[in-house]
Amino acid sequence: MADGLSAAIAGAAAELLEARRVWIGTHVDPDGDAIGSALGLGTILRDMGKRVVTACDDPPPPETAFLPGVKRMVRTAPTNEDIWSALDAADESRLGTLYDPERWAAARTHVVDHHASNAGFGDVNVIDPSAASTAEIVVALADAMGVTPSSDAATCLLTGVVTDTLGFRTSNTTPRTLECARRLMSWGADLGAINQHVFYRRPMSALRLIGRAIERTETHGPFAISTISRADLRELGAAPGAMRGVTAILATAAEPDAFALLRERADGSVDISLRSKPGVDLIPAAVALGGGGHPQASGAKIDGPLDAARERVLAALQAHVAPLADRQAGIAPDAGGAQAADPGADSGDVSGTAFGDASGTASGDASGTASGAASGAAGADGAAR
Ligand SMILES: [Mn+2]
Repeated sequence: MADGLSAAIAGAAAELLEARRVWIGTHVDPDGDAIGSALGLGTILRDMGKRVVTACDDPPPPETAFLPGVKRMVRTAPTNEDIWSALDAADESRLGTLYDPERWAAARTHVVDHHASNAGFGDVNVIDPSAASTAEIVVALADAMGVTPSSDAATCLLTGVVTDTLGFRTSNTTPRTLECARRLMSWGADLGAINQHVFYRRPMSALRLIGRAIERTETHGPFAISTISRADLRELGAAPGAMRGVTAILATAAEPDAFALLRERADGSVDISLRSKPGVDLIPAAVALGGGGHPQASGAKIDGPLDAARERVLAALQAHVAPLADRQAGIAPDAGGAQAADPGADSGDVSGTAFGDASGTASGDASGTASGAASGAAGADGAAR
């Protein structure tokens, strides 16, 4: 861990230990990590006897409705709390109407986040882009405060880990992520229940929305782009939060190196979700569009109308995103398709990255499956010892 980060964690933890009242805010259009990390930290601090406000400008999404304490999420701006802490918010605009520049500047503020594009808009900035979720960083804060999260807090935090890694499937899932999840489970978090609520409670309207987005997908060389209009949401009766599910499904397509999903908002502006294959950095395109995020998952908000926005996003992808230079023939896209029903196919996708890096096509050819690659690696380890 970088020294600056260790110091920031220690500093934030020391101030939280001292504080009597803490405001915890998270980002608009919240996901499981936003709500899970905010409620997790909130519960930890409440259990220490502090007065805590957990706030968001938008209501929690349905997949977080089971979380202990979710009813304590309020749409309340900070007032006279000792510390104002922004969680999982890549920049101040992500706090929505709860952010006020003058009042923010006059308060003691913390930023706790894992978005690489976060410039650090707090007095103390705990920003760790190597963390797969903000919830992971909250666990580090708990460690630094010397407290063990309750089972309620652990459930909230593990929900953040699970949602941001799509069930430990994303390429930023590290041994530390798994160790964090292991500890959260040892403190009482129920992974099975979390998976049920996060992945198996999709409304039919959301599934129909996925169908529409798939039908409408256009491909332009290595890029794919699709749109969802206000009329679509209205017609299908889908909540705006259903868009995250659409993005996650489109991201499973084998062919595109990167894709964009555009959603027309109620005010006519357009939300852009960008996803890419490992090794394809989206951040320059997201920043060019006025947004930010992670290399493989970024976003931005631009002006409508939808058609003009689509042209602009496509141009940004073409100008700023370098597609994978050589898609190896050894990793045949149709092989992935054939394995789609096998959960192992997902881990195969992830280790596909490693094949592309250094170990090359040989391992891709020799071992189509993750288990093949893993046993190969184990053998090499054994030989080395
Ligand atoms: Mn997050």
